[in-house]
Amino acid sequence: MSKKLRIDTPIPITWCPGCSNFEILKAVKLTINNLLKKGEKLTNFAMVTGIGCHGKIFDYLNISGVYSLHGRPLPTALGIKIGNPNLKVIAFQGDGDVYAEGISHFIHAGKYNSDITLIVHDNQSFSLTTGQGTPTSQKGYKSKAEPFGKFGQPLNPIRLALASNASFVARANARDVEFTAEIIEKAIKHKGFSFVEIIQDCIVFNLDVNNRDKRMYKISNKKRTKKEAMKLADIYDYNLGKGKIPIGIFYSEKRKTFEEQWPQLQRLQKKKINWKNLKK
Ligand SMILES: Cc1ncc(C[n+]2csc(CCOP(=O)(O)OP(=O)(O)O)c2C)c(N)n1
Repeated sequence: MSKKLRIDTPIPITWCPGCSNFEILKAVKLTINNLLKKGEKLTNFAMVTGIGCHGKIFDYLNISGVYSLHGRPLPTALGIKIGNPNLKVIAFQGDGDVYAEGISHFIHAGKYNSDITLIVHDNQSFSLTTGQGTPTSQKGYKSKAEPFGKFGQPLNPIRLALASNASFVARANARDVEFTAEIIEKAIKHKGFSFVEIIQDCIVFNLDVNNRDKRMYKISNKKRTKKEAMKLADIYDYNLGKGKIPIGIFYSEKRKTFEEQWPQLQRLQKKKINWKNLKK
């Protein structure tokens, strides 16, 4: 039996056996354990989740936080960050959660550039509610809700994140746990809004987009202009196709964070205290 870690919880996991949410959970635990080994405290992390299969991760990580509303993890994460800017806040959302109901928060998160990390479990399906199409589902995807297949082009979230001024934009493959953990660690260390889109299979719905490992390739870590990153983003449009799928860090830029622009939050960060300890 594997050793119990501080990040583990005793709650039984109810994801479908074989779901790649298990791999995402593994990658997140690997990252946090790495950071704990480097001296970070578990109590310095806070998490927020949306509602969906992905949201169950809330029960499987021993981190404080808010099991939030569908689509609303990002404003909740921002609220936590304002409450205590010393926390490392991680938001978990599904593609339905963030790119449908939560899309406006996603766009504004890039503009605010609060120092939070967003991890998206993108299985191109509203899986918990039995497989309706989400904004990233491929054209033609048939579900109970759209028996003639989905009309219209899928949203390219990498492109949207770049256009919305997210200061860290990356894509990972859920099945490549080590690489995903590496990217999540870089995202958490990034100062500003960091976005990690994880491509994930759903083994019950939208089977057509599964098993894309062979199409994926790792991009270099070199610094890119936004134009170059956009070009890379266009290589994969979330339709079926046979083309390549780049994974890795598309774009990263140093920019003033939300917290750095508020003197009160700066004081809390500099003194490593929260509002309660702030003397008038
Ligand atoms: C405000 C609100 N709208 C809609 C729902 C219904 N709902 C619950 S889970 C879910 C699907 C979640 O899909 P996704 O975010 O893609 O996550 P997955 O289940 O695929 O991990 C929906 C639509 C809800 N619970 N609350």
